[in-house]
Amino acid sequence: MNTAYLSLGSNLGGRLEMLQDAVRMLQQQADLEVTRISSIYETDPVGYTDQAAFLNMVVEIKSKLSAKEILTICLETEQNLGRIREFRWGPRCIDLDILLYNNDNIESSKLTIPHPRMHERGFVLVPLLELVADSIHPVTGVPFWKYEEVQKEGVRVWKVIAGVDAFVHLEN
Ligand code: A4P
Ligand code: MG
Repeated sequence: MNTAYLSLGSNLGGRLEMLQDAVRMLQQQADLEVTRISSIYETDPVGYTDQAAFLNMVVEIKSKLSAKEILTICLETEQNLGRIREFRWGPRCIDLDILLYNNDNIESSKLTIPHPRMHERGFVLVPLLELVADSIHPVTGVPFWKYEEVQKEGVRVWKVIAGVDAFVHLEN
Protein backbone atom coordinates (compact mmCIF):
# COMPACT_ATOMS: atom_id res chain seq x y z
CA MET A 1 0.00 0.00 0.00
CA ASN A 2 1.28 3.46 -0.91
CA THR A 3 0.77 6.69 1.00
CA ALA A 4 0.51 9.96 -0.87
CA TYR A 5 -0.24 13.55 0.07
CA LEU A 6 -2.23 15.78 -2.23
CA SER A 7 -2.51 19.56 -2.10
CA LEU A 8 -5.93 20.99 -2.96
CA GLY A 9 -6.53 24.66 -3.73
CA SER A 10 -9.40 26.83 -4.97
CA ASN A 11 -9.90 30.56 -5.41
CA LEU A 12 -12.83 30.72 -7.82
CA GLY A 13 -16.53 30.00 -7.31
CA GLY A 14 -17.75 28.19 -4.19
CA ARG A 15 -14.29 27.47 -2.83
CA LEU A 16 -15.35 25.14 -0.01
CA GLU A 17 -17.73 23.22 -2.27
CA MET A 18 -14.95 22.75 -4.80
CA LEU A 19 -12.68 21.22 -2.17
CA GLN A 20 -15.53 19.03 -0.89
CA ASP A 21 -16.43 17.84 -4.38
CA ALA A 22 -12.79 17.03 -5.09
CA VAL A 23 -12.52 14.92 -1.91
CA ARG A 24 -15.83 13.18 -2.69
CA MET A 25 -14.57 12.32 -6.18
CA LEU A 26 -11.37 10.91 -4.71
CA GLN A 27 -13.45 8.82 -2.29
CA GLN A 28 -15.40 7.38 -5.21
CA GLN A 29 -12.26 6.01 -6.85
CA ALA A 30 -11.68 2.28 -6.63
CA ASP A 31 -8.38 1.31 -4.99
CA LEU A 32 -7.97 4.68 -3.30
CA GLU A 33 -8.88 5.72 0.22
CA VAL A 34 -8.84 9.23 1.65
CA THR A 35 -7.50 8.55 5.14
CA ARG A 36 -6.86 11.97 6.72
CA ILE A 37 -7.30 15.64 5.95
CA SER A 38 -5.77 18.83 7.28
CA SER A 39 -7.70 21.88 8.42
CA ILE A 40 -8.77 24.29 5.73
CA TYR A 41 -6.65 27.41 5.35
CA GLU A 42 -7.32 30.73 3.70
CA THR A 43 -4.13 31.84 1.97
CA ASP A 44 -2.84 34.91 0.18
CA PRO A 45 -2.12 34.19 -3.50
CA VAL A 46 1.48 33.28 -4.30
CA GLY A 47 3.15 33.76 -7.69
CA TYR A 48 0.56 35.89 -9.41
CA THR A 49 -0.73 38.06 -6.56
CA ASP A 50 -3.51 40.07 -8.22
CA GLN A 51 -6.18 37.41 -7.57
CA ALA A 52 -8.53 36.36 -4.78
CA ALA A 53 -7.44 34.47 -1.67
CA PHE A 54 -7.35 30.68 -1.91
CA LEU A 55 -8.70 27.95 0.29
CA ASN A 56 -6.02 25.28 0.60
CA MET A 57 -5.83 21.92 2.31
CA VAL A 58 -3.80 18.71 2.18
CA VAL A 59 -5.26 15.20 2.10
CA GLU A 60 -3.60 11.88 2.82
CA ILE A 61 -4.50 8.99 0.58
CA LYS A 62 -3.65 5.29 0.68
CA SER A 63 -3.68 3.42 -2.57
CA LYS A 64 -2.34 0.51 -4.58
CA LEU A 65 -2.19 2.82 -7.59
CA SER A 66 1.03 4.18 -9.05
CA ALA A 67 1.86 7.89 -8.81
CA LYS A 68 1.12 8.19 -12.53
CA GLU A 69 -2.32 6.67 -12.06
CA ILE A 70 -2.99 9.05 -9.18
CA LEU A 71 -1.95 11.99 -11.37
CA THR A 72 -4.50 10.88 -13.97
CA ILE A 73 -7.18 10.85 -11.25
CA CYS A 74 -6.13 14.36 -10.16
CA LEU A 75 -6.35 15.71 -13.71
CA GLU A 76 -9.72 14.00 -14.32
CA THR A 77 -11.07 15.42 -11.06
CA GLU A 78 -9.97 18.92 -12.11
CA GLN A 79 -11.66 18.43 -15.45
CA ASN A 80 -14.87 17.10 -13.91
CA LEU A 81 -15.03 20.15 -11.70
CA GLY A 82 -14.77 22.37 -14.75
CA ARG A 83 -11.26 23.69 -14.42
CA ILE A 84 -10.15 25.89 -17.28
CA ARG A 85 -6.43 26.58 -17.48
CA GLU A 86 -6.03 30.24 -18.38
CA PHE A 87 -2.47 30.95 -17.37
CA ARG A 88 0.18 29.57 -15.07
CA TRP A 89 -0.38 30.41 -11.39
CA GLY A 90 -3.65 32.13 -12.30
CA PRO A 91 -7.07 31.73 -10.64
CA ARG A 92 -8.47 28.23 -10.55
CA CYS A 93 -11.69 26.66 -9.29
CA ILE A 94 -9.69 23.61 -8.28
CA ASP A 95 -6.07 22.46 -8.39
CA LEU A 96 -4.90 19.05 -7.24
CA ASP A 97 -1.17 18.45 -6.98
CA ILE A 98 0.68 15.39 -5.74
CA LEU A 99 3.12 16.52 -3.06
CA LEU A 100 4.58 13.21 -1.89
CA TYR A 101 4.27 9.57 -2.90
CA ASN A 102 5.84 7.41 -0.20
CA ASN A 103 9.41 8.69 -0.03
CA ASP A 104 9.83 8.39 -3.76
CA ASN A 105 11.68 10.75 -6.04
CA ILE A 106 10.06 10.72 -9.48
CA GLU A 107 11.09 12.84 -12.43
CA SER A 108 9.35 12.43 -15.74
CA SER A 109 8.02 14.83 -18.33
CA LYS A 110 4.53 14.73 -16.78
CA LEU A 111 5.28 14.22 -13.14
CA THR A 112 7.74 15.50 -10.56
CA ILE A 113 7.56 14.17 -7.01
CA PRO A 114 8.17 15.64 -4.48
CA HIS A 115 6.29 18.57 -6.01
CA PRO A 116 9.12 20.91 -7.06
CA ARG A 117 7.76 24.04 -5.35
CA MET A 118 6.24 22.49 -2.24
CA HIS A 119 8.99 23.52 0.18
CA GLU A 120 8.70 27.17 -0.91
CA ARG A 121 5.00 27.44 -0.17
CA GLY A 122 3.34 28.10 3.14
CA PHE A 123 -0.06 27.17 1.70
CA VAL A 124 1.32 23.64 1.17
CA LEU A 125 3.66 23.29 4.16
CA VAL A 126 1.35 24.50 6.93
CA PRO A 127 -1.48 22.02 6.17
CA LEU A 128 0.98 19.21 5.32
CA LEU A 129 2.69 19.53 8.69
CA GLU A 130 -0.60 18.88 10.47
CA LEU A 131 -0.46 15.41 8.93
CA VAL A 132 3.29 14.63 8.83
CA ALA A 133 4.90 16.52 11.72
CA ASP A 134 8.20 14.60 11.68
CA SER A 135 8.64 14.08 7.99
CA ILE A 136 11.69 15.10 5.95
CA HIS A 137 11.90 16.18 2.33
CA PRO A 138 12.84 12.99 0.41
CA VAL A 139 15.32 14.80 -1.85
CA THR A 140 16.92 17.51 0.29
CA GLY A 141 16.75 15.62 3.60
CA VAL A 142 15.58 18.79 5.36
CA PRO A 143 12.66 18.41 7.83
CA PHE A 144 9.54 20.09 6.47
CA TRP A 145 9.12 22.10 9.67
CA LYS A 146 12.34 23.96 8.88
CA TYR A 147 10.93 25.10 5.55
CA GLU A 148 7.63 25.97 7.17
CA GLU A 149 9.27 28.25 9.74
CA VAL A 150 10.09 30.78 7.02
CA GLN A 151 7.03 30.28 4.80
CA LYS A 152 3.95 30.58 6.93
CA GLU A 153 3.07 34.21 6.30
CA GLY A 154 -0.30 34.76 4.62
CA VAL A 155 -1.68 31.38 5.73
CA ARG A 156 -4.63 31.49 8.18
CA VAL A 157 -6.76 28.68 9.58
CA TRP A 158 -10.22 29.03 8.01
CA LYS A 159 -11.91 25.96 9.44
CA VAL A 160 -10.78 23.08 11.64
CA ILE A 161 -12.40 19.81 10.57
CA ALA A 162 -13.04 16.71 12.69
CA GLY A 163 -12.26 14.23 9.91
CA VAL A 164 -12.92 13.20 6.33
CA ASP A 165 -16.61 12.34 6.89
CA ALA A 166 -17.28 15.57 8.77
CA PHE A 167 -15.63 17.47 5.93
CA VAL A 168 -17.66 16.04 3.06
CA HIS A 169 -20.90 16.64 5.03
CA LEU A 170 -19.98 20.16 6.15
CA GLU A 171 -22.69 22.73 5.33
CA ASN A 172 -21.60 25.93 3.62
N1 A4P B 1 2.88 17.87 -12.86
C1 A4P B 1 4.18 17.59 -12.62
N2 A4P B 1 4.37 17.20 -11.37
C2 A4P B 1 3.15 17.22 -10.77
C3 A4P B 1 2.70 16.89 -9.46
N3 A4P B 1 3.57 16.49 -8.49
N4 A4P B 1 1.38 17.03 -9.17
C4 A4P B 1 2.35 18.31 -14.17
C5 A4P B 1 0.51 17.45 -10.14
N5 A4P B 1 0.87 17.78 -11.41
C6 A4P B 1 2.18 17.65 -11.72
O1 A4P B 1 -0.31 21.34 -13.83
C7 A4P B 1 0.46 21.27 -14.98
C8 A4P B 1 1.08 19.90 -15.11
O2 A4P B 1 2.02 19.68 -14.10
C9 A4P B 1 0.14 18.73 -14.95
O3 A4P B 1 -0.59 18.45 -16.11
C10 A4P B 1 1.11 17.58 -14.62
O4 A4P B 1 1.46 16.84 -15.79
P1 A4P B 1 -1.32 22.51 -13.65
O5 A4P B 1 -2.13 22.19 -12.43
O6 A4P B 1 -2.03 22.81 -14.90
O7 A4P B 1 -0.35 23.72 -13.44
P2 A4P B 1 -0.49 24.86 -12.43
O8 A4P B 1 -1.01 24.31 -11.14
O9 A4P B 1 -1.17 26.04 -13.03
O10 A4P B 1 1.01 25.25 -12.36
P3 A4P B 1 1.93 24.89 -11.28
O11 A4P B 1 3.25 25.41 -11.69
O12 A4P B 1 1.82 23.45 -10.88
O13 A4P B 1 1.33 25.77 -10.16
P4 A4P B 1 1.54 25.52 -8.67
O14 A4P B 1 2.98 25.58 -8.39
O15 A4P B 1 0.76 24.36 -8.22
O16 A4P B 1 0.88 26.85 -8.17
N6 A4P B 1 -1.41 30.56 -4.10
C11 A4P B 1 -2.12 30.11 -3.05
N7 A4P B 1 -2.26 30.87 -1.95
N8 A4P B 1 -2.69 28.86 -3.07
C12 A4P B 1 -2.57 28.04 -4.17
O17 A4P B 1 -3.12 26.92 -4.15
N9 A4P B 1 -1.58 27.71 -6.36
C13 A4P B 1 -0.81 28.11 -7.36
C14 A4P B 1 -0.45 27.15 -8.40
C15 A4P B 1 -0.24 29.47 -7.39
N10 A4P B 1 -0.51 30.25 -6.22
C16 A4P B 1 -1.25 29.80 -5.20
C17 A4P B 1 -1.81 28.48 -5.27
MG1 MG C 1 -1.56 21.75 -10.42
